[in-house]
Amino acid sequence: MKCKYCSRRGEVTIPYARLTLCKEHFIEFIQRKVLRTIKRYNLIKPGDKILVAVSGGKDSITLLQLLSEIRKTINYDLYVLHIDLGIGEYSKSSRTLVESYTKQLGLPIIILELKKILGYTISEIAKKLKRPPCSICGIIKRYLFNATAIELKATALATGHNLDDIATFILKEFFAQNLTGIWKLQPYNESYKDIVAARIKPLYETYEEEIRKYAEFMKLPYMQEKCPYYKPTTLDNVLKQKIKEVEEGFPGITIGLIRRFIKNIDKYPRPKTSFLKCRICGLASSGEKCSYCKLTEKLLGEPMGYKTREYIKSLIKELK
Ligand code: Q46
Ligand code: ZN
Ligand code: ZN
Repeated sequence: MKCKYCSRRGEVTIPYARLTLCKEHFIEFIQRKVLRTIKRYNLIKPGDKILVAVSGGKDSITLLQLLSEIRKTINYDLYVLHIDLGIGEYSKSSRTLVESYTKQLGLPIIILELKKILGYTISEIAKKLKRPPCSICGIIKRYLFNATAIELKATALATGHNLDDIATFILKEFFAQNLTGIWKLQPYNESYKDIVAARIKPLYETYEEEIRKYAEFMKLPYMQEKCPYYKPTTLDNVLKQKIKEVEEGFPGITIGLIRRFIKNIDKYPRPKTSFLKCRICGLASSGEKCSYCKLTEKLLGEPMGYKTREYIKSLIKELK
């Protein structure tokens, strides 16, 4: 079959859009789609300072490439954040890959090495605290993302969550009937004073499969292997797989869910908009101490939020 827009051979079929496209037109299709998402939800404006979290996986590397490309259309500053979790060869290769690709794009990068900040890697912390690595990792990454965006005075933190991820989270929260949790799953989450940074998801309307094809066509360097702690049997991953199967049978059902969700957003209860400030580090918390300060106190006998913020500040100074 031919490409819909030219005489070249069609290389991708997009069932939900009933389109067959050649490589060049598919690349253009994705770039336009992401730019449209950014404009539709007002995710980035000229003059913004965007911090993009890049693990080295295909979603975040694709996001980085697209955000770098879109700077030709919207004029904003772009900074890269990579967290070196210290998970053996996996972390080493991810870090090297992100560093060299960022350099190739000529962008500034902030690398936070967990071993340097806390003296331990994710695996060591999980062992010491006898907790699953992913739950520790989630708390630490969330904190470091937010703290870095705050210290950098970034307009927003961009993450590589794609359409399949969002649909998965919506269903997961729906099963738990956590309706305020669903409300938070928007492409844009506001900042709150100087304790919560705004977050944006430019790949909100892009299927994971589209990202995979785009990365392949663009020959983007990304980590093929997953983190050794990744488990396909978690609820998130099982749900995501099921959503993909449903999408195959009913093309467009996932993007339909997302569009209707955004249309109906006011029908979901809003979470409370005030946050407490952590007594130790001054960032958002649900109680006296934030989860990062609690976790590091358990680990080291001393809550590390404040010191971590100071360390991030010093790295940012070195950038300038
Ligand atoms: S990096 Fe961290 Fe993931 Fe590895 S330890 Fe688990 S949460 S699987 S996105
Ligand atoms: Zn074409
Ligand atoms: Zn804290």
